[in-house]
Amino acid sequence: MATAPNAFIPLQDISPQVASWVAQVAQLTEPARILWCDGSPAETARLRNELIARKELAPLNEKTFPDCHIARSHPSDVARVEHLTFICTTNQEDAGPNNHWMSPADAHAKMDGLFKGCMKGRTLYVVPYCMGPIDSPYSRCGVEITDSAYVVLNMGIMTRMGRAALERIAADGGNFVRGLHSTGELDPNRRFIMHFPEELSIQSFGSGYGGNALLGKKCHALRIASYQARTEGWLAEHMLIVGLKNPQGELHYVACAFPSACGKTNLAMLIPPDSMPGWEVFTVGDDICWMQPGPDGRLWAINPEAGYFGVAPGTGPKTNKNAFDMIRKDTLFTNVALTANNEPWWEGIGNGAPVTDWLGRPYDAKNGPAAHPNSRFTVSAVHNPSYTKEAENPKGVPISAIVFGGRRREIAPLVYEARNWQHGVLVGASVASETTAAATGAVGVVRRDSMAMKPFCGYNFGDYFQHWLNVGAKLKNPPKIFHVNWFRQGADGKFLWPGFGDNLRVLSWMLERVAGRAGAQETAIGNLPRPIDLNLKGLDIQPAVVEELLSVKQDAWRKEVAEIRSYLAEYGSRTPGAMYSELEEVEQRLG
Ligand code: OXD
Ligand code: MN
Repeated sequence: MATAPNAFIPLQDISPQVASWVAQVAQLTEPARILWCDGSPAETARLRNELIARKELAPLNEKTFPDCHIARSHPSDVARVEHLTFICTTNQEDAGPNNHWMSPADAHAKMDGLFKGCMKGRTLYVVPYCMGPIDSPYSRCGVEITDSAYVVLNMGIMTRMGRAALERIAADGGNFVRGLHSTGELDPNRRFIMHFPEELSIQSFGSGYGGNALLGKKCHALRIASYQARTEGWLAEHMLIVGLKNPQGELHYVACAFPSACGKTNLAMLIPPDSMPGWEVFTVGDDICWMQPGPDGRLWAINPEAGYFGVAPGTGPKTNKNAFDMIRKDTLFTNVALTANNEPWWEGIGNGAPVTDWLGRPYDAKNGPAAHPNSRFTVSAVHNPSYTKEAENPKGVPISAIVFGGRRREIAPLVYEARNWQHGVLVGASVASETTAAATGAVGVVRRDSMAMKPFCGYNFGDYFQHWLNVGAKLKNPPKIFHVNWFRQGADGKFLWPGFGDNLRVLSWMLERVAGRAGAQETAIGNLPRPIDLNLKGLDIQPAVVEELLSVKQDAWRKEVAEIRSYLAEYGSRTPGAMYSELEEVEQRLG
């Protein structure tokens, strides 16, 4: 466990394992200087000033956005690059068809070539970080070596970064995930994000974009951690964690997995509608959740992150007031537009007008959106008005319900409950969603995204489904599992459900199910609320629309079942038999 930071020991003397790895990397990359990061406010200020002097960062309006800055990435470097992201396991089968694979030997040879001398004239920053509360047994540490000060600033917001993390690494016997990053020349043809789960290491070259360059997030906390979690008996998931307290004072924590840019941040910071007085919402996390079976037979969760790397467009006072208020100070914006007052602007912000677009050009509607659709804010979690101290609880929070969801125009109803854990694993494995701007590639195409982990699972999905079954078998009090779809559309293309704060109506039904109080109707795909089981008080919605949202179309579902079967077959003999028996059960119930 970490001790109190001792400011008198030089950082490079704290962990011999870290120091020797830094020396090895320095020999390969040949930096002009090495800077060990302590995570102090003075260090942050210094790095910001350096970036401002180099015109890589600019302060925003001091009065309305104090301590806020804007950065612009290279126009070809604005999203995660799944086609250049590899899992490098000894056996290809272990990475599975859900990942791109390269042999560790080939990947190391390629990356050594790219990293050779790549930091000449640059600074090598050593960034020790802890994913999770510094004193939690569930947390895991890493060190990112990077040549980007922008990455250091982001890591300082997104993780517990600096001296205390390094002390924990030393106390843990020098155990840490090794992440090496260089922005290189930002040449898309020389860009790779390599993961070596068997070595607990990551190498990322040629990108400065968050998901590719902030190695604590997707690379460590999901891809490497999912692999580590499997060997150690826990779960590393792409989930938000939110606490919901009903007017009677009952508090439950819920973990929800939705694919990228499907509203996880909004749900994590939900504001109850006026017609549901007395409810309170507490954000533990908005993107990543690590869960361990606890001694009481429940699942306990921590958020390994300390900040939010959220999508800016669509964030406004009506859609996510908490996020909107949270990003008014001490926030790093990337690829947003600017107003005449030097304030950040994006589509959906609800007021103001852009004068400069995300590329720094005078705004012209002919050029498309003013802010990049995947423009981001990076901000510390403590600035969130719905922040809870429980996010620092080393024991984590107990999870009452797990919710899977996707962005689907049709087929998936507003909500349904899995019959049990095993059926819930099938429901999670079957998640499908329309793609968004968070990754490069076509937007709006439906793809399967099991547990919202398609881009993030560090091993074969067949083994992952089995691991989920194994974890469930160990739980005396497993959470209930649900599926939601906030994005169902009518024939006219309009969304049928208002979403945002009104999603609490659906969550409150789930919590009533957890408490054994709410009604439901059994259907072939699981248990659905009847319209009378949902709290629709104060909501302007036609009964026919509610019927539609809660309908299960037998023909469409038969087709869906057939598609799920061929999807599961992609994982060959690694797919657990239990997945097929659950699917057969659904099929039989469909008649
Ligand atoms: C993210 C993502 O950035 O899922 O959180 O793409
Ligand atoms: Mn995400």
